[in-house]
Amino acid sequence: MKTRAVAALVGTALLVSSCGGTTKGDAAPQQSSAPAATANPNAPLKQGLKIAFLPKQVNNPYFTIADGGGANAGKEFGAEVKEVGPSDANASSQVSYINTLMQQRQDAIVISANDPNAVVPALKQAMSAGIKVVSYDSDSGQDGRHLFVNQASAEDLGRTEAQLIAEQIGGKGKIAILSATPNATNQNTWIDFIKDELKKYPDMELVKVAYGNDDDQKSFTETQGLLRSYPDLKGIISPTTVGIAAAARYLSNSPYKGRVKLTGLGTPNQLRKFVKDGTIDGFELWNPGDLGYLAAYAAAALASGQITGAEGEKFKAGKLGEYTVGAKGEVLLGKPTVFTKDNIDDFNF
Ligand code: RAM
Repeated sequence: MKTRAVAALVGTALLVSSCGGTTKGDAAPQQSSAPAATANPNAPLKQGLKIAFLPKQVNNPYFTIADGGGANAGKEFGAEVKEVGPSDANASSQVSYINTLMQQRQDAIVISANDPNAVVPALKQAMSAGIKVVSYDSDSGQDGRHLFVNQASAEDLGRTEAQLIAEQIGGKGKIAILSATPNATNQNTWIDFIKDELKKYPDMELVKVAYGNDDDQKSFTETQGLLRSYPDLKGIISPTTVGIAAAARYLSNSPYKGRVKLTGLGTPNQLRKFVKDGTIDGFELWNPGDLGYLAAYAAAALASGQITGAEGEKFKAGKLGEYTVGAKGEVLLGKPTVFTKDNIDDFNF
């Protein structure tokens, strides 16, 4: 298990945490659906809040950017923001971190869940100890958090990924999905919409969903395996920044370069060279830094009593402006951007 600080971005001394907690299965009373406190929209953001980001894994450039955005927000409102988390994205790898953060009496935990269920008992305990919980990027079960800060509409993301690959292969042929872990809430939600959208393309066939576990080497090997098993594959959708980067690396050095199309979700900085060398025509993503920034403001608004997580409440998120809590405690960042050779140089993340 690893602890990693975003010190360079925060510019403040960061705490070092260990993961000594144990998993506790006994659930605290459900809190999220019936917020106990009343919101005071005029309450000022508290100073010196302790906010911990718990990403799926710490060695993923996507989360480094996202959590750096959270650290930048924390600087603006005088909070102590840190990042802790496992080095792998396994289903239960975050539980001991939650327990430790609870013992440390953090004011808020901001988590991208590796599994919607595995984290809920520990998060419920944290909530009953007064800690505000915000999920971002990948939701936990709804009763394990006060708010979910979603990067973009899951339906839009899923459908547009299917549409992108359809355009790139001319609406015909075998395709595969290279996902993250089998339990990831975000990827599984997107994949359901990808499958639904594919019903509109009778000449396209989804032959396999492979899992690279957001591990670079495994994602690379899985890509290789897909091409071995399906030599007539026409396209791959990889809805994970780790997966798409590994798949691009494999394809760009293979005879399949440019012939097997690759799209999905990736960071412009990781994929620029593959767009320029013809491995990738187009892919999409939101701004991960803005996602972390918004999640930090949401956590601070909760911890300051401005909001409780109920639908219709509003809060301000610095440079991003005002947001409203939607149904099921969801706050939506915005629309993703599609990157191609024509615009990729305009982005630096
Ligand atoms: C990976 C992670 C993350 C996801 C992005 C697109 O970095 O799986 O959860 O949102 O890809």
